[in-house]
Amino acid sequence: MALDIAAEATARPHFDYDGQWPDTPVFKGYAAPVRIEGDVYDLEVVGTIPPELDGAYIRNSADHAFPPRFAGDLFLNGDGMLHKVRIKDGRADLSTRYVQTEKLRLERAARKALFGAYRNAFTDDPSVAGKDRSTANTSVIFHAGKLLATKEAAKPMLIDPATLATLGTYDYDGKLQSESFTAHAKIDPATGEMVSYGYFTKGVADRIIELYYIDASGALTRTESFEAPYPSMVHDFLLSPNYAIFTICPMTCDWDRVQAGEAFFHWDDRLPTMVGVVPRAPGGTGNVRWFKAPKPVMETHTFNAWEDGAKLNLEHFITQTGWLSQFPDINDPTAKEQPPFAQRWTIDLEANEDDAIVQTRMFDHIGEMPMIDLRFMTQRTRHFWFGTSNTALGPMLPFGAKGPPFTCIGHFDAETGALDFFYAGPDSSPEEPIFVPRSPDAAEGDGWLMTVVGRRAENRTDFVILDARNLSAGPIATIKFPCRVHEGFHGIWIPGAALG
Ligand code: V55
Ligand code: FE
Repeated sequence: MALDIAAEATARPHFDYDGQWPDTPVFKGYAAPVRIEGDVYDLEVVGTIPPELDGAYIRNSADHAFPPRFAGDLFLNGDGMLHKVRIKDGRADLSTRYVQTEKLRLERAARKALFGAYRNAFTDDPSVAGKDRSTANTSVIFHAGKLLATKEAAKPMLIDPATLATLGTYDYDGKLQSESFTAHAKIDPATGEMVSYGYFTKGVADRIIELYYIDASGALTRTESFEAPYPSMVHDFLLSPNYAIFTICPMTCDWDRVQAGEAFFHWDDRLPTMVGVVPRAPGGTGNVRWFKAPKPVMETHTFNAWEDGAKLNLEHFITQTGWLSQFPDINDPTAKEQPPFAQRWTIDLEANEDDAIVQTRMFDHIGEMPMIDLRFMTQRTRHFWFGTSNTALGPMLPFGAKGPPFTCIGHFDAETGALDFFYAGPDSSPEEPIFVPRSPDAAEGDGWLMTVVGRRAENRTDFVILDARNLSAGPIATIKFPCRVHEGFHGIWIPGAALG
């Protein structure tokens, strides 16, 4: 269902707030707002939580705290709600907390939504003009002892990992100046450096991407900027030992359309998909090379990048269309969103920039929400995990707000070419998988794969622990929540030793 704020604004020119939860897939059934903040100690466990497992799974989700100002609101626009599963000594506790954004505080005081459509301040109540619109709802990252809740359209928020309390907006001692910090910052396991970026950094719909280099001690040591070929959603990126790599896709933003109340992004495949290869060395943004993809496609999320001499390999999920369920195709309103497949793009850095990209499908199965053993990021990896469906194992689930929910988690072994699946059961939908190594020096892929699983018929949620290299063996432990938590986006594992 495409957002049509323009039509709504015409129907309700003063943006009158009616306080009703819209009758749309974003607000119904398993996707309905949960809004409960709390703690559940000693969750029921089926099977056995590995006794050596000590740490916390923490993730972010978008859980609208108030009925939106516009019935067509996107699920992307919900308020950041953190979910934590603390695991220790074979036991597990659940905590859920909203990120205390300025938006949430103002709306709670007013007891209604004041902020309007996704990234569109023109649709806000005038009383919140100039206030921080961040929903802080997309991911979390833990670096140099600090937990941050992130949203690409805002500065990060600092979170206490013990309590999930929000400690405030985080700007790296004033060094982060833009109102943009990706939800997909990456920590180089070789150096402990975090590489992050923002887009639309000097103004909305500009072309200026800033790279932020944050050293292992947590200091933002360097900001460098470069220009993208056109303004677009830059949701994820890739990191190799020597490069930060940006796949610019024609999910473009047109300021006139935003002011007119249209969707913030739209798909315009008259624009090319361009890969920008940015050297990580100081001054690297002065030497960006751009490579044009054979046709306009969209990168959704990324697995990994690695180098083999002058060959740069990018592993990511690619769709042949834009994200049309959320952001319309302005040239062909009848176009249907195509599913993502994992592709490896090999760029010969010594070749002519026009024909340098060779694209190969990594495995012949749809997927999204990619995960690797992050200790091996920037090296060539063997193990790939992802959310997917597999009709050989169970039927597709009815469409939700984001399309068809996953029914399975997949594992691709690039050495053997084998695909293996965890099927979550009838009416069950796994979410993004997270890999946790068995020990700090375990071999790549030796460890557990964890995921939240929606038990849709029961209106309840579980957390499942699998053997990462034997998904089809089924859960080692199923940690049962007594309630539903909202579907999420991205999460991490924080080892117990780092939790304090
Ligand atoms: C995404 C998610 C966002 C967003 C932009 O998954 C892109 C893609 C949850 O918020 O604002
Ligand atoms: Fe994402």
